[in-house]
Amino acid sequence: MPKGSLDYAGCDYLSGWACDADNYSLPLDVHLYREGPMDGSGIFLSSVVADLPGGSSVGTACGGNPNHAFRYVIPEVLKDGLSHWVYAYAVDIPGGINRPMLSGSPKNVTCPCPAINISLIPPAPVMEPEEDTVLLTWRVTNTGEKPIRLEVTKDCGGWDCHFQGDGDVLTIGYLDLLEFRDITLDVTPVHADRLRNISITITYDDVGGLPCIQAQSMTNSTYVGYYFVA
Ligand SMILES: [Ca+2]
Repeated sequence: MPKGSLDYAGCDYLSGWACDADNYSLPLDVHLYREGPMDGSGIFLSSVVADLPGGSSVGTACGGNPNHAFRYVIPEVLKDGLSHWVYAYAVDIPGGINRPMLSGSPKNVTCPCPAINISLIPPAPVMEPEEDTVLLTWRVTNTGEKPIRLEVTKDCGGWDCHFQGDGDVLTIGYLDLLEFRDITLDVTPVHADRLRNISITITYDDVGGLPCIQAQSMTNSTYVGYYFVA
């Protein structure tokens, strides 16, 4: 029969070891379930191979071969601020029919939602000759810990303006980690109006990840002024 242990469950990874006295030279598969046991309410999480160096204590337990440790990086499905139980089972060799639960299993993990965050580089204020249009470009970068979805609205203080290649609302479907996008507003002045505060508001949300939805928004503005041409 296999033996082993689920030694550690943190928000970074799960780890432990497993081996089978029938053949200490072969690595075992370890099956991971969440929320309940394998033969019950558990949801299959992953199968990992226990073939990493495990140190002298694993070697002692596994006939002198220490290469029976496993490590499993905590997936997003467990990072939602809620309590989860993780169960670990070693798969018997040969045949895999017996799957005893590892000692130390189950273990509880409660991990925070990934941060969602953006950085926004605004355009500088501009002064333009009357009747010229002006392009204003903000650069938004995903600086959080997971992909986000963005929607951008604008306020041009009564002047005519539109997003380049789009209308009044710009939807940026998906921005990966550290990916950036340039958001350009095409602004047209109203004759005789001299100065306007031009702003965009970015509302951003995580992709998937219930119940980690944490919509946030950020507004950033700059000034556009026009002078009369003599
Ligand atoms: Ca066996």
